[in-house]
Amino acid sequence: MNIATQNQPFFPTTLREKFHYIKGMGFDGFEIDGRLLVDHLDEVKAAIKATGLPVITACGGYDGWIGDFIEERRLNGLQQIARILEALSEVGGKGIIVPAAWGMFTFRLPPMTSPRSLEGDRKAVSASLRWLDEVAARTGTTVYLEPLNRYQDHMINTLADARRYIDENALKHVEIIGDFYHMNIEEDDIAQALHTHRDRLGHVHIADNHRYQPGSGSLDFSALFDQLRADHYQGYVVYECRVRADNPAQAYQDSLTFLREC
Ligand code: LER
Ligand code: MN
Repeated sequence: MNIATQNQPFFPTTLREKFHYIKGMGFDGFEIDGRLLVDHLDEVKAAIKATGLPVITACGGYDGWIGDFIEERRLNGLQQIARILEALSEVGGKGIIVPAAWGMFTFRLPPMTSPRSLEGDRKAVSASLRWLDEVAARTGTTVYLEPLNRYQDHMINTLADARRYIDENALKHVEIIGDFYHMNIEEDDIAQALHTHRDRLGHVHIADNHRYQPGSGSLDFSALFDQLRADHYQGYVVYECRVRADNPAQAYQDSLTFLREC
């Protein structure tokens, strides 16, 4: 399995040292913050060259969601995502992870009434994805659409929700990213959902059931990795988790060792 990681607070801060450290831990790639990539493009290129560690994808680092309630912010987000996709194409990255929105609204907490209709949500997210589909085509990249759990977003919660956007809009450069943490909350059966949507699944985020490091909770990573392998999944699985341990660096390393045996 190709295993990559996002940044962690205990990683070194300079880019060159960060890339060395991640490579030294045994990861196959880095999922970078979009703003860090755009603002330090030359430095990122130099770090890739010096270490051989590839930048796989970008996540975050833009202002305004593709499903933002505020149109000005939605359009601003699109411009910034386009810039990140251009930068990714310069470093050989595959694409960017985008949820419909993160932390903007949830039906599960007060006020529980959305300022926009569900139809309005669909129009906004579809318009954004159709626009980004063209940017992705032009830059040779992919937009990975991420379902989040119901407490973080109200628009796309399951892999099936994401698939509907892709199919209904006939998007050619948008794929699904499955995040085990969100899937554990929203899907009836994580392995079954991975299997059902295997033809659209391009990326995976991993954490254990409580969003701490893989291996520290109750998810069955062996079974889930077996499912991905059985479905000939060719993408990356990327650590997106907090670390709960007295020695976070050692716990992270132990977690990766554990996953390599799954
Ligand atoms: C947020 O919970 C998350 O999973 C990120 O990947 C947002 O894109
Ligand atoms: Mn995620």
